[in-house]
Amino acid sequence: MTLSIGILGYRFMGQAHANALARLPMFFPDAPDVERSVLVGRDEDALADAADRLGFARTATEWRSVVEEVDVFYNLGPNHLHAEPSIAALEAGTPVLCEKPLAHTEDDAEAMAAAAAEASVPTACAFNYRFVPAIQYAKDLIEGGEIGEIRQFRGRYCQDWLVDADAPWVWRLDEELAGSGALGDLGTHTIDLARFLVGDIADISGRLRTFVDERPVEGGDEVREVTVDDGFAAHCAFENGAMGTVEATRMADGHKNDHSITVHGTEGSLRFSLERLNELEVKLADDRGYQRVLVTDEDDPYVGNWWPPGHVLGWEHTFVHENYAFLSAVANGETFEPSFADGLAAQRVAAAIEESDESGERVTVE
Ligand code: SOE
Repeated sequence: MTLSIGILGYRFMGQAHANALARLPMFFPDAPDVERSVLVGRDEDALADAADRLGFARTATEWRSVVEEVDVFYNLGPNHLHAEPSIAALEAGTPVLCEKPLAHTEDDAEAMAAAAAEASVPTACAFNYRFVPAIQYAKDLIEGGEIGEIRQFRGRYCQDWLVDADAPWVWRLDEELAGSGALGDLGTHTIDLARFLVGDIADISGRLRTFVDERPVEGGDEVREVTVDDGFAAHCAFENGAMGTVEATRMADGHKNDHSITVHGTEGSLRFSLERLNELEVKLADDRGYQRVLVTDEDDPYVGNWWPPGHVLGWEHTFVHENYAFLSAVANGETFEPSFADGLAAQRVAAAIEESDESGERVTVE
């Protein structure tokens, strides 16, 4: 059985997921057969070029018929377009992968998760960093009790593409289109890893900040207001008694795509950085200091499908792992995580941070 895939969105995430689909047959031979059937977008010329480059059989400028025709629908559009097409797909019984954050508002995320629960088909919220082999190795060590009971989590996601005040306005800087700034775009990744490795967050206190209030629109003299956060910082309590800090920024000069986490337990610590994504630093009880583990052995998660030990992987491989796991769940009628329920959970934490920023109070997460 070949799964026909329809994808809305053909720029950065469209390329990342189309690349992943193209790699599956060569490196994951037990993956379901898939066809890149239809690419959906508004600009017909750009769409035709993208369909050719990304290997899609045809294009469409509207999604309504597509979500009923295909076996799986990928919503890779901007955040404000996540809800309606995804809910329509689910109402048609079509499994959906949606990029993160799940939606641009908590209400939309609630509606999407409710539609997913009703449809009872696999859904995915594309938190791809769960599919880094080193992160899965960290999860295995934690679940095996190797670092004992977790006491603290520390996560930060630092980028620097907005340090220059003259960096042009984009849709990610508009609350109507994106919902939030670094909080939803980067912070939800870190919140998801906190949930994946430590557990659910019980309450949180946070602060948002916009450092540059307006930016030039490319190609003209127009200036547009920035209506989302450039960065945030928060501290939280987990339901299991651990505590943590989560922060993200697009203003960290010198940090290109630095998603870093540290977990401290009663018997040791783990440390990971996306800038060295093949490595996990492990400090166990009897170690004098952190040991650098190169997570590229054949029995490490997913690694055996690629190259011999030490032939390191990259950022794009996390999308191949994520697509393999999701499409295998679709083909086998199994559940998948992170699902829309996980996407909603991350969105609720983000909403609590926004509420705390407004009230100055600690907020219980729904
Ligand atoms: C933002 O620049 C971004 O592309 C995020 O949207 C992605 O989710 C993250 O993985 C990399 O940075």
